[in-house]
Amino acid sequence: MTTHEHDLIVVGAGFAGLYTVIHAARAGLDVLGLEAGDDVGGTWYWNRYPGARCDVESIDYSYSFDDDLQREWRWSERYATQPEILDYLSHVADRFDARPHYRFGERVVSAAWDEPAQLWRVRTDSGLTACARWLIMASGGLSAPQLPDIPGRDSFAGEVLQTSAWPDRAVDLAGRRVAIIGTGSSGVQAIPLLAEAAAELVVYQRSANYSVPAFNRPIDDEEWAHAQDDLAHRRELSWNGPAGSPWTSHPVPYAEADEAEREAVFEESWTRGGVLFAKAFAQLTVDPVINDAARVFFERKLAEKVDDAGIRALLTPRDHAVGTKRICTDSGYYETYNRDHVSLVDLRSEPIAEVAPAGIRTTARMRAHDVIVYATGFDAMTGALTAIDIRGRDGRSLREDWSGFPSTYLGVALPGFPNLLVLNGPGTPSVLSNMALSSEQQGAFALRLVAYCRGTGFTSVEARADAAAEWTAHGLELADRTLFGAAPSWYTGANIDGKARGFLPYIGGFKTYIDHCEAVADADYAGFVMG
Ligand code: N01
Repeated sequence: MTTHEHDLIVVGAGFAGLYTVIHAARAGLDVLGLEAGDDVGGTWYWNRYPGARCDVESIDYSYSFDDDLQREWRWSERYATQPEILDYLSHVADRFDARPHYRFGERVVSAAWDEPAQLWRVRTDSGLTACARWLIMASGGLSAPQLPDIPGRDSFAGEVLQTSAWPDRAVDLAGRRVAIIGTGSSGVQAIPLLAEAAAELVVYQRSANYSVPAFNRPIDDEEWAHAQDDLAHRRELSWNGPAGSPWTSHPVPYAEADEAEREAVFEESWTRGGVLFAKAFAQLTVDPVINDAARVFFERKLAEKVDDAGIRALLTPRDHAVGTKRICTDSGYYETYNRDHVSLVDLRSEPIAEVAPAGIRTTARMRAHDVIVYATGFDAMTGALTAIDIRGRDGRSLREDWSGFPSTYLGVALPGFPNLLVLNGPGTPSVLSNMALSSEQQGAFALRLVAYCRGTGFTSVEARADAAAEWTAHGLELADRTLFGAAPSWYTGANIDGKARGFLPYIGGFKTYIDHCEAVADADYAGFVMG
């Protein structure tokens, strides 16, 4: 039996995959979507931990492609919770009839380019096989969870939970002694709610992070009406801004502002909430003087929140400049440490020696737990792709190519891998920008390229190696001018043992990146080879 030949296979049903499937179908393509989860949602399908919400405002973190959609979907809070975002994506899937194109519960395990047939042949973990001329990977930048390799990890007799694979059921923590490992965005969001529910919470922290309160609130009707009136303007600012959101830095450079103005600017950007604090002044993540002023401001705020000086010292970030690891966006995080039943273990002074059946043993002592929560992050930006055996021209392996630093053209195309397009991959602004708009831009760019090839009769397209090398070097060079490279973050691969180091996302700005993409497309895809 011959396998049905699709025009396009899209892997993933998060923001990027869903957008691409909807628009491919609208363009008349025969599109197959493959998704490991049992439904749409991507990151919002898996990360169901208590407290999970987006750190980009809901009104911005939503699709812009359909005006009726963006006006009819009424967000209830400034920062949407995971269930609300999942409902939204489910609504989008129904509204634009995306689900019939998808096969859910299908995790792609291999994809190989068949040169004579000019097709990608894809296989999933259930044994499903499919083929298409085009393969678009919308498999997510933070979708390959990593669990630490701690001796005895699997010997724990209690319940093990993971923020990135939280069960889709109520988890009753009442009366239980809970441990959590990891204090990145996921841990910081979960900790106040875990403390609320548990009899005892022990937080195992390796590195302190900067966290800024979300100042979350319900959106009342008056605010919603105002936001609607301002929506077109807000979207315009977002599309033309450096990070895909309407917020920009204070117009006066730090050096030209006096002390009172600096204080007012830090205070205002603090109360904007969360990650926006890093935008207080332009150059905050470039100039150590500005960054240090932000650090001093932060430490003053921290002192107002945490009563115990010893705990406060442990919660003070020491290993990176403000904003060079993603600032966490919290609701009551630091205040949680004032509660009697919450304690903090500093893994720098007492590392974990082993997980035992009864709990966690550090080099200093044993602590008994009923539940261990892992909030230990992801093999970011490359992990979802290297988990799949992807073979390009002449059997070339993506996994082997990416055992070094990944070379991509515009973050989307890889030399040696014809007709494979990666959305929000290394070399795109993606995780440094609003992922909703970034996903639209990426999906649209990929589909425009597909349409171009179909219109001109080309059956394959591939990035030139020199174009990819140049783009990748350009991205690294831009990052080198900032303070980001010195931080041991997932942006640089530093959180994964043995991973090639280098700044993975494109840091030149969202709008600048879009301009690069447009210029390439307008120049008949300069830097690509068509065949
Ligand atoms: O992951 P992380 P995350 N022993 O990598 C620790 C987005 N996001 O899931 O810093 C002990 O940031 C690790 O310690 P260290 C957002 O972009 C957004 O929290 O490596 N600890 C760190 O504390 C975010 O940046 C939202 O020393 C270990 C933690 O685990 C990204 O996702 C919400 C360890 C991992 O932190 C990732 O966030 C959630 C070990 N062996 C996520 N290994 C919002 O929108 C790791 N750790 C708000």
